Amino acid sequence: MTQPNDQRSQLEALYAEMAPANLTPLWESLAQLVPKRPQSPAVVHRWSYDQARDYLIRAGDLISAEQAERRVLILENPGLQGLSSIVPSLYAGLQLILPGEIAPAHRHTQCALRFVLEGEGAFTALDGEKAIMGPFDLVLTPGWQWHDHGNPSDRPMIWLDGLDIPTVRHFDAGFAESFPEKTHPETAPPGDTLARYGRNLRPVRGSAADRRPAHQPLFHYPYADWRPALDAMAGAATIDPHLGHALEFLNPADGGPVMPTIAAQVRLLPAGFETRARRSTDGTVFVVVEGKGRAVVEGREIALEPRDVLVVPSWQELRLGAADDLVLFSYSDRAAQEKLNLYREECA
Ligand code: GTQ
Repeated sequence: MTQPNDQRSQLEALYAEMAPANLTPLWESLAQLVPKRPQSPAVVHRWSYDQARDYLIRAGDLISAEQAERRVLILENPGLQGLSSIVPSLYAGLQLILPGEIAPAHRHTQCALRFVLEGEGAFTALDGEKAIMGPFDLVLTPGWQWHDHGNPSDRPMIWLDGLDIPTVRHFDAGFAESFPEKTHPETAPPGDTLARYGRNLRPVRGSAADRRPAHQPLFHYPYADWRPALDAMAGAATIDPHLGHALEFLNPADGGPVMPTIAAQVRLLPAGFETRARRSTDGTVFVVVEGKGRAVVEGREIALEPRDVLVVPSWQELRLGAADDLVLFSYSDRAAQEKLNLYREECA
């Protein structure tokens, strides 16, 4: 809009006068407030696992899990400084539990997922039931369920935490409590829930049926289960040109995404496969499980190595290429966006 100088200066004077009354003119910011398409402040970024791991292990020498409550290095998007966010709606961190340590029991309204990157035999206990974790297992801690972590093994355990912290902050709906003891008393043997709800079964009635929340019973999705499923799919299905062979983790209670705000997937791209370009409104966090490859985001190429973490913001065009068989885990806020009728994607 071209404006005569005197109009501009009179407007500026008016804005200055109204500012103390906490009033601002919409017409100066309408295009940003109601953008033609998403213009994420987040940027594409890759964290090298080896580099992040070094810092995390050094932190392990300086502060205990118990003292820290959660010993975690936040993966903060360079475009979202100070916000502890990897995309505007989601958080990511790398958590370390050393042999013998306990991260004390607490609960909060934020939903969390853990994706194991290193170690074997540590656990997350959910409402007093341990999920014994191994590499590339997915473990959930849905909102307001008690959880503590412990590592009885003799090696460090490192996993990626994915939480909806910024979403809950956005809604001003954060609550948290500490459990009165370090760990929640055991309520069931390890693997009890997985044995039932993980096999398309559920207890019909009685204490076994009442123990887990009906809307969110399952919380452990082991690598040993999901990895063969990807291979079976790759052996039998035509490959999706934009995704590769992709599977979503489901909540067995409703057949929907794993948690109300977060959806999680794994995918396999056979060696030599290149996806066609695709963009979606759910900025996505990827973890490389196996293989090497590359991501091309809006024309910028990024090399991918095992256990690297890559974030691709909303509406940025992504192509993925596999040098070897490339297996990726990913999570995003698609679960929330679909409920709000916001989710869109565009495939080339
Ligand atoms: O393990 O409960 O990375 O509460 C951030 C907040 C992990 C956890 C995080 C948390 C946790």
